[in-house]
Amino acid sequence: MDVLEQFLQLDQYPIHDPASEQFHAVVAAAKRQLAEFGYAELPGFVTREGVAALVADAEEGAPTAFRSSGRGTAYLAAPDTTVAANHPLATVMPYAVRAIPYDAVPTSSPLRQLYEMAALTSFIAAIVDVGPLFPYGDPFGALNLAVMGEGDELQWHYDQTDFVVSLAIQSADAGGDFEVVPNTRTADDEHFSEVADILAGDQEKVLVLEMTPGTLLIFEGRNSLHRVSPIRGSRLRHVGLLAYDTVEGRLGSAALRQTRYGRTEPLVHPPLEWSSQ
Ligand SMILES: O=C(O)CCC(=O)C(=O)O
Ligand SMILES: [Fe+2]
Repeated sequence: MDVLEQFLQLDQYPIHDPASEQFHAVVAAAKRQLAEFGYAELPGFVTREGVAALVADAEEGAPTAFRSSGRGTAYLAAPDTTVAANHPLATVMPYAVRAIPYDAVPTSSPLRQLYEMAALTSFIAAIVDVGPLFPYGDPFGALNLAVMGEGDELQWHYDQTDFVVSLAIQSADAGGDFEVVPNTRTADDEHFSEVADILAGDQEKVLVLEMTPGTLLIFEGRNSLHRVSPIRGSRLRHVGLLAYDTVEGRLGSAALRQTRYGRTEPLVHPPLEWSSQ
């Protein structure tokens, strides 16, 4: 209960009391937002004290993040060489990101402690409403601390999972906006011409989600094009990415581990503290 009481705004988000009226009200409002826009924002989920602790922790861990960069498509697949160069399937955009995988996040980290709270998993499950949820089984992908600094960015893309939960910890001085165009495709229509316009810079339908530190965001990224705009300035952008699955113990691929985290073998035990660099 320690982390809960200090770090979470339990009056507003009583995740420990699923029978309460407030729990039902918050879950119902988030479900409505998710159904309409493909995302649900829970501002002030973490208290100011909680945010301060998460920032100190993220700043300490940041130097250990693995940086990957290159050029990627919106579909996270190799560019299609059989279509026109300006077709979305052939369009590559630069990305540069840094991530710390779950297995390297120390047991002392408040981010790890929040992620491991069963009450939080149940709360997310009540909102997403696809049956029981489990923390994602992959020792790398289950929880990430995403660190982005000057010049880093993440290109327009669709996620390969149904949803992700992100916790805003610290914003950059400028840039680093989470930009979304809700429902750009459906399961049976890619809407390539609209997607091509967005990739070419059409801002008309782009929403910028606030991501004020302390906000918990539940985001369905499979059919909504989104990106993180280039970071400007020396302050790092920190976001916790919390992954869940409807199946227990499912793993990610070795190839993904290698590109995103620079290794494929998980640590046997989580560290107790961040290692001094
Ligand atoms: O850093 C973020 O806010 C979201 C990143 C994202 O879209 C992803 O990791 O797929
Ligand atoms: Fe994404």
